Amino acid sequence: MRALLLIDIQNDFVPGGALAVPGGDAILPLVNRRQPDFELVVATQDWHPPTHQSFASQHPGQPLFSTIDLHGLPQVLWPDHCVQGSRGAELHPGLDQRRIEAIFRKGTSPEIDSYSAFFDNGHRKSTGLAAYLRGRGVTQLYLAGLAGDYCVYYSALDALQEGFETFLLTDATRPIDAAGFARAGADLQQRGAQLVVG
Ligand code: VGL
Ligand code: ZN
Repeated sequence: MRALLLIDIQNDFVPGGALAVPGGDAILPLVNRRQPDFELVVATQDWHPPTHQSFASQHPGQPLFSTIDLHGLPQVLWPDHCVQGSRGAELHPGLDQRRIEAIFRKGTSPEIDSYSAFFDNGHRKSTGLAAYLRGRGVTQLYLAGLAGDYCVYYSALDALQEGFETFLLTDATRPIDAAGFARAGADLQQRGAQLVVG
């Protein structure tokens, strides 16, 4: 069974948002058009408490987008984004939500970030997504959303590791950094994911 996983299509990740992904809103028509092709559609929301330790604002003196060590893991320091309950954290109003059956929230623990839809960055806590998908009979997982070089990439890595046949809808994602995304795509392909257009 085929499912579509829509990663973090939230106001803060599109132009005008706190952590805007260039052209992030351009994926909306494609994502909406592809939904009827899948028996199951699931979404994620980046959902941080206001004091989340991935925010540069929590580390005075450290520049935005610099990398620090956070409890033993490298952590990029982001602008405050997707704060729980804020407008920026809402799914984009242009996203057709009618067929989305479940929304998994991540990044809720203040001390650890969670790029993947499946696990936090330390692989300590599961969101329950893999068990949910297996329970629904999903074998093939198609990924789209934002950002291609962070949450979509790490979700695809975990999807592979969890044994799903994994597909990346390359037209339906946009990266923060193009070079990083090129590396991510090559890495995913090498690990057995399929990159598909359209
Ligand atoms: C994301 C950086 C920080 C993403 C989330 O959704 O790709 N990137 N938090
Ligand atoms: Zn985040």
